Amino acid sequence: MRIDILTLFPEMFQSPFSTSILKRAIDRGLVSVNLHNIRDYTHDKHHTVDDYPYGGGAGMVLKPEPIFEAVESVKPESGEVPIILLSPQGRPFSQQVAQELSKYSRLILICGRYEGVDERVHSHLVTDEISIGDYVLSGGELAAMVVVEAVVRLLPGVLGSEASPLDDSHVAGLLEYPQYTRPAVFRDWSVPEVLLSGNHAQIAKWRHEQAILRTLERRPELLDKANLGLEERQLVDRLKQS
Ligand code: JD8
Repeated sequence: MRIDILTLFPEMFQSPFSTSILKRAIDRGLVSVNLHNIRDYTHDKHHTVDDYPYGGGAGMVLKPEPIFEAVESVKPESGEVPIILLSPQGRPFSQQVAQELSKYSRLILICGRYEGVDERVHSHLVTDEISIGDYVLSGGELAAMVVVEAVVRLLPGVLGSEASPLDDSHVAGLLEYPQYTRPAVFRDWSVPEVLLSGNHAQIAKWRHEQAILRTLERRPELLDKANLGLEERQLVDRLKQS
């Protein structure tokens, strides 16, 4: 997959993209990430990217011309390439949206700043608008990093054989069970006996129950959509009683 990112702050992407899974995926050629500074697509002496809002009001708005030119310079002649604007008005990002985006061979992400981008970018350039959540960020860059990380780990070969993206909690529809490592006793707090028992069937059962219990306690709305069998539904009902 090739990902092009348009931003006024390409330096922001350096550490997340040069660390861990993302770095490995890039190094192994499973994904390429190309950063483009929107300022490089201006033509005036002062490299102006923003201007005052028509109608007045606080702050500045990103001008349409450099954003259109930047997209047109990276977009291929043919092929369906989503042109995604990160924006508080976008559709909510989710694991399902990440899966959908992971099927494309290319993505173009546009990061706004200031009060946002000229509406003609939304209406005549962008094909998809995504928000990573209902809180206020200062620009689209951190949102773009979230989208890239969630999408890239779904690409074939990116995760090692030990981890499968299908096991992740938001895929299974349940929160994950509690994890423990050594020591078996830390400051008087013991690891649950069952995990030390070596009984793999019991361990699997305990973990699954913990996942359901946790989901019921913390994110009950996830249980409505989770793919549970009859026995699991009965367990949920019993847990709800107690
Ligand atoms: C892009 C500018 C800031 C937006 C005034 C300060 C996404 N989940 C999300 N929260 N916020 C953003 C986001 C915020 C942005 C821009 C994305 C460009 N801002 C502006 C309008 C109101 N603030 C986001 N994805």
